[in-house]
Amino acid sequence: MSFQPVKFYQTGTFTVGNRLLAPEERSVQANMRRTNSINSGHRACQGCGEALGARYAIDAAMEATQRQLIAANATGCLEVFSTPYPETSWQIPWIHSLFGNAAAVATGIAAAMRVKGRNDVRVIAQGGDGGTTDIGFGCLSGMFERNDDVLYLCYDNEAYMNTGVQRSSATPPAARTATTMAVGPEPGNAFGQGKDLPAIAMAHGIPYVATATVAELRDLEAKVRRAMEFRGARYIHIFVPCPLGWGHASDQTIRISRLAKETGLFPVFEAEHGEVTAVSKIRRPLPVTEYLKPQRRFGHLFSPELKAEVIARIQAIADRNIRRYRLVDA
Ligand SMILES: Cc1ncc(C[n+]2csc(CCOP(=O)(O)OP(=O)(O)O)c2C)c(N)n1
Ligand code: SF4
Repeated sequence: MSFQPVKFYQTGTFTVGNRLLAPEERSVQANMRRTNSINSGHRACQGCGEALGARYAIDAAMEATQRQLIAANATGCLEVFSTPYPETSWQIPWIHSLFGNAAAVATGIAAAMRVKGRNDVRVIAQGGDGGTTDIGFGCLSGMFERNDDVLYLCYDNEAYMNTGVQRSSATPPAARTATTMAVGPEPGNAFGQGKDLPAIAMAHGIPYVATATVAELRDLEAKVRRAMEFRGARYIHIFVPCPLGWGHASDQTIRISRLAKETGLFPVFEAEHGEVTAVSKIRRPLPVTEYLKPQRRFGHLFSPELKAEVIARIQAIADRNIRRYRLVDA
């Protein structure tokens, strides 16, 4: 039987699949020997960005560490949907910390490994934006300041989803949550509050900081791999839409992630020792309305009447990100 060369279109795109590409070009997920760190059967909602992000990030970390990985997980959706007692989806050594101390627990694990002479075993801490930017912030800042040998992954769905969509300090302005209702003269979350955690992580001067979205999963894998090349404290902030909390269709998770980046609202970049080293450019910036409209949490900006002034303030945030990170080539 004669063999025909594989044509480009048969290999699939770089986004998903691609098992027909040359091995070095394949994503971790396209590798039949991937770990399946978080197995099917968990109870995440359909279209959950956090479940997708965690799967790609942890599988990439497993590959980068020759499967010598331990994860500490803060309380939150990822922990709850993956470990309804007595079941677990995790195929790796995994410990549930408290809501606020995943960074400290991971630091302790890393110290124990060092004492045992197991420098080959690497440690990850992970949690939602509430566990990271609010209650876990002190432990995380300490981990950064001591330069503990831990990679911290924040899955940012911009609110406390596990307990019913309460505001966190990563909730964007104007967003409706259970605690920032779409009522009153300035409905939704306030402007001028909240924390920019990637920038705060950079201000600690730690070896590696990156942001990523679940729209660019190869990029996420590459950043996890890069993070594992460093020793010391590292931080990756992953944008993970939540269909339930944001009020969008479950098949729109990837599109909304892409729009967050393409509008400039979520800058995608890498930084080493406090300096930005790479940014993911935007080819043609889109207006923020493209991002806001498909999400019911911003529905009050469009109905019963258009709130052009509020939308202009959100657009100004995107424009400032584009300038600050030079996201668009002149
Ligand atoms: C000390 C403490 N306070 C409150 C809670 C209740 N609680 C559990 S998870 C959670 C919210 C988690 O939100 P986030 O960290 O953003 O993760 P998500 O569920 O959105 O992924 C809260 C308030 C708790 N477990 N411990
Ligand atoms: S509530 Fe949101 S974060 Fe939690 S499992 Fe559902 S989609 Fe995922």
